[in-house]
Amino acid sequence: MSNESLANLLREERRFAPPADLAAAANVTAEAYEQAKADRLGFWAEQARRLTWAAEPTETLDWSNPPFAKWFADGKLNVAYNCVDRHVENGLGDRVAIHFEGEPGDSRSLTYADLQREVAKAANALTELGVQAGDRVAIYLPMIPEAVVAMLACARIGAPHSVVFGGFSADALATRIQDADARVVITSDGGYRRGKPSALKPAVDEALTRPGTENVRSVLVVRRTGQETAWHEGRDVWWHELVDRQSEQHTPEAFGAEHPLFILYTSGTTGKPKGILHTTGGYLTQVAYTHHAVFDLKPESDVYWCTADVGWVTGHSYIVYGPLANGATEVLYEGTPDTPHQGRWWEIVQKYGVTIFYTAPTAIRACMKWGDDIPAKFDLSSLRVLGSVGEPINPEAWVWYRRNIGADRTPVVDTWWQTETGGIMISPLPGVTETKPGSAQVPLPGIAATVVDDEAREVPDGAGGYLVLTEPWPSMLRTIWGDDQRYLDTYWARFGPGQSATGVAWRYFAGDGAKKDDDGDIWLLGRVDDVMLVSGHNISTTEVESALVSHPKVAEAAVVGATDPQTTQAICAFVILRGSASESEGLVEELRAHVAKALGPIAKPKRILPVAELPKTRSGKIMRRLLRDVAENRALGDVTTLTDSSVMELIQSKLPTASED
Ligand code: 6R9
Repeated sequence: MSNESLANLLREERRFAPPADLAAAANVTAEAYEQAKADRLGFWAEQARRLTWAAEPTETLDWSNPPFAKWFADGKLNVAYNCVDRHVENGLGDRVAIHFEGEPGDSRSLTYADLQREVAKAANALTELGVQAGDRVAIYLPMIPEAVVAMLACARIGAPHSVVFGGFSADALATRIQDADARVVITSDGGYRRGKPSALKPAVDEALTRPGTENVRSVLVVRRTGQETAWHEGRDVWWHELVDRQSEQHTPEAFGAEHPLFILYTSGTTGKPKGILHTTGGYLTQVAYTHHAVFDLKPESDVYWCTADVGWVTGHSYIVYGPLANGATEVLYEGTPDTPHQGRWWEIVQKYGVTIFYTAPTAIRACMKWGDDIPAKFDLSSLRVLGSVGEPINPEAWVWYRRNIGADRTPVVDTWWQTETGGIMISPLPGVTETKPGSAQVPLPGIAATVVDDEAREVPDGAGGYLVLTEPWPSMLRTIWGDDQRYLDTYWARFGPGQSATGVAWRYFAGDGAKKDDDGDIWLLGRVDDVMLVSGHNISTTEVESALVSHPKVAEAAVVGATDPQTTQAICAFVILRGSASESEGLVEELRAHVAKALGPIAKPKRILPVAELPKTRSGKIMRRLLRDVAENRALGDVTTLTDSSVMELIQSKLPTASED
């Protein structure tokens, strides 16, 4: 598609109605909003019936000690039983749960019956290692089926897991092991990444030399690559030696609905990582419901694929717990989208007939950069719903995604949520909502969200402010592991009781800026820490980035506000140019003018720097904090959560004169 026609499309067609066939047979209809509004707790109690409870809950929400919520507190259930065994008992043992695609091209499919056997054996193995309910287990694995099996085995025995992204350093791993006081680490010799084996076990060995990790008594090691691996006798055990000899029988024990399921660390912009704690009954209810509703999942016919890593919350909720609780068939892919060629993802969609595809805007923009002709080589006609998560998706990428991957037919659901929210909170529904490129639009049924000003007053349509959640929801975080005070301060103090102009309600502050358009639909504007103050105006990094990537020569953009004596902050943009575009004096001027035209002269970047790569986290989010360090000529802050720390050296080498002009 030419850029001119893309621009026209964005101008003329800002709305896309749901396809008629999808609307006619959608899992969820518009009435769900009304029903949930009339009786929110009744609505969630009904959704909890999607699960199989060992003891049915009689109570829905206990909010007597805010902001510490209990959901379905007197209910009892086993999460792994809900994700695996009950499907086998229902006669679905032969249904494929996971189509695994290794990066080198190896593949294997596990049915629900296979998964049941593997999870039972792994649960028995953990028990043999002395793991008991309540003990924490750290999981540091590549994207292989054993990662899913390990998580479910922990859930089965009531041992909260802490999954640490396989791309993280020994430092990041050590901090997380210390904070959770983990007793066992599950890892592998390595995994395949960009065409070669990449070791994991050495980082575990190094992390376990650090003080505060002494309570780790066993390291369970999956053999994935077969590479040389140092061995600590008495501590290290091979998965294939310990797990394979276990019994395939394991009786799941029912735990209370508020039993901890997992801790997942979010890096945050400052300070030590926060261990976000999720529990079982409410969490599983919301991830199962949202996976069913937002993707219109038909488990008997759909093939679902979420490209996230299990080290990210999206992997927890929408690779492991949501899809498996719903008995879905899904794809699990180990590697990168461009190994061995830039069409690898689309080849996998074609191979398995993927129908629902969920990915991040940064990946979509990379595919745009690689060219429209690449997806065009594959048969993608099986796709019927496309999802986006992780960042605001710029309208151009949204439209490109729908057009080039979804054949101009599939709805695109832009899903807003966080590690803290556990499940999707704001998103269109594919059979119901008329979608708008770039907007997450409406809170799901049963979810209460709005945008408020500094005094906690709800802003009118057409205005901007802070995104808040005004009622508790089932998959909400319960606290920050070991730090209730930080939980209160971080999320509930800003707009909580006493801070509010309008009463004493508890409001969860998401940390994101947002605006409501004239229809009342919500548009996310990025983290408020990233909002820039330029000559007295608040300017969102997201809007300037979106304006930059709407220029035909720009593939990706990251914008930060750098301290400036005249204007408080000055807008500094880092851009990745499209393949054919070249750096020139003229281009920078052209881009500045382009932004000024789109957003007004105040938003014109003072400086624009073409770069080859941008610093990103594991989940594809740009680390603006590091770019601010560069723009302000400071020493770099913590880089341990970067997927590739060499990127920063590259950028700094471009920028020896950052504080000039
Ligand atoms: C699921 C996940 C959470 C932050 C969140 C927001 C950003 C996620 C978004 C989005 C705009 C979307 N975010 N989805 N912004 N539109 N559809 O990403 O969790 O890693 O904890 O990040 O990501 O800024 O606050 P997490």
